[in-house]
Amino acid sequence: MVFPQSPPRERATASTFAEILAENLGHPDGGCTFVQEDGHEHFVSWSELSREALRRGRQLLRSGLRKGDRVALVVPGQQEFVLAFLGAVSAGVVPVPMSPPMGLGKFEAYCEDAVHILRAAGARALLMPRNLAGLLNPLRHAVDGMQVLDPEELFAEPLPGNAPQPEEILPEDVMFLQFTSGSTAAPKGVRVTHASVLANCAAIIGALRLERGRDRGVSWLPMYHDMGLVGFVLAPLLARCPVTFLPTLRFALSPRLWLETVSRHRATVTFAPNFGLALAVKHTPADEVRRLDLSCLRVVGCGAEPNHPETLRSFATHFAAAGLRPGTVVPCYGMAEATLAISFGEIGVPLEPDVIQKEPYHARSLARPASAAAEEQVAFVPCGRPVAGHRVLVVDDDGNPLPERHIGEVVFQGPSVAAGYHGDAEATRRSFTPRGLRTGDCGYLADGILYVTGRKKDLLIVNGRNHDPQTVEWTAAEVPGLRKGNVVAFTRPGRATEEVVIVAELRSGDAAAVARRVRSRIQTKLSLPVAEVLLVAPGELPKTSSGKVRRSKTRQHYLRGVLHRGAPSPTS
Ligand code: 1ZZ
Repeated sequence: MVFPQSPPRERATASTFAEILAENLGHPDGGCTFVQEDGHEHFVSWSELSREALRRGRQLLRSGLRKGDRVALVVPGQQEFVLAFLGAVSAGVVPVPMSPPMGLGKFEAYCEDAVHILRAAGARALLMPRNLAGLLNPLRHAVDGMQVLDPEELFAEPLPGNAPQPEEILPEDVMFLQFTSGSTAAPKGVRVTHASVLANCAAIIGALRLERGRDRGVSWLPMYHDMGLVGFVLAPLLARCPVTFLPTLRFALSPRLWLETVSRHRATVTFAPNFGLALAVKHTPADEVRRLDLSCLRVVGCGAEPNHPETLRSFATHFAAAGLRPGTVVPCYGMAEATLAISFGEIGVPLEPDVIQKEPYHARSLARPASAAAEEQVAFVPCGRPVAGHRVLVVDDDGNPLPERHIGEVVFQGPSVAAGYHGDAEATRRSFTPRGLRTGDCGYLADGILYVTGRKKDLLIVNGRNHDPQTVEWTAAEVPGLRKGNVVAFTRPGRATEEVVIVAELRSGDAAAVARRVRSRIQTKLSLPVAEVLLVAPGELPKTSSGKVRRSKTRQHYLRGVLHRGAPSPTS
């Protein structure tokens, strides 16, 4: 059965995710597989998943939580996370997914963000496993009256017959708070409703033509991020398409495990940000590629950060030897405020970056197709067409729609748009307008296809010309000793105009020589003067929990003079 662009037929009556869980109780066939930290796999059927989630929901109510209360989840185990998340949803309690601490190096910054999230969410409870409770002691007193719950204790208890029953849940109720990744500002809690989740999941199922019985997913994406949560937990639950979950940490330690899992489970759909594709290429040598069979894949979705044309191309060619078919890499674009997906490229059509003339792009925000003779060009990967039942516009600073090939702010309209930011009426008014969601991203439309050129707030404006930071960062990262994803470009006030600063993690080589090469490369390739190249130690750049660089935070650290200059690590 092929799902149409609205919820599948047998779901026609479900208007909340709580109802979907109740419906799935009757489906012991199919389910998901959780790969454990030690590599063992554990299968859980749809009906087991629902039964256990409903039981856990009532345990949460028994602990004193009520409909609408927020419960923060710092739960690293994927199976435990899914059950706690769905449990809260089934009871009308609002889960707030949070990342677990990543590494001790950034522990202080982690606690600062985590305390901010707990306060902004007004969390009534924090659910975290016993083995993290000591380390995360600083979070205990973030919010007055917040209970700290131990899942092992709470969920192990038998459910007494008189445990409270959930109240009625409505489509417009908030289903969960998705904290934004905080790449340009402090994280804000997006109020994602049951209705917006159902609309977006149905749109994803339609756009990817997910078919029950044919499609299966593999995901290593973190579940506290919208792409891992909505894309691989909620949409598959609605479609009842099986998914195998690989722990994010296992992927990070050994990126080749991703496609090895795809090959073994005969997965048809998997997604990753651009950096995930680059890591898979780098860590899967040719002899291992030949041992894989990726002919099962229909879609390798790529989104969540700007897509580099060369990364996508090299992924497609590198894994062609494993049977990866042309047109399988599908770029996509979305954001938490849109619940998740905004647009997808076309499945089965090999990628064609849009090559435009450099001068009108920088000087007049125009995306004029480059002629073969034009010397200076810029290329953007298409983000595809908006999902069915939704619209994308590109507007100027006053909100007026712009014609095709004019760069402006991307606006998204339709039922997937979330209900605003929790506890922040002012930010909600600015972004969630009656004319649609102002995404804060710059882009243009050409033949109805969307091209995203970068975050509006991150734009480098030098001598009246616009430069997107990622092109500057990618160009700098071509210098040996630096790595893509570990370079940040921003501007600082200069005497006559803003000046470009580049901060990059130095992996190897002589700092002074690397800095000189970066400066001259940006100057020759982009004709952009660079005021300073600051090379810092590996791990020094602030990142979001989903791995995006935090340009504004890096800039703040730079201006406060708190970045440590780097010497290359001895192992690099
Ligand atoms: P977030 C079955 N951005 O990143 C699985 N994409 O949300 C379906 N910039 O709120 C999965 N080019 O963290 C469907 N292509 O950040 C997945 O990230 C659809 O600046 C993609 O404002 C979902 C991505 C979700 C996500 C949002 C910000 C955006 C934009 C940037 C995302 C991008 C991209 C350039 C892209």
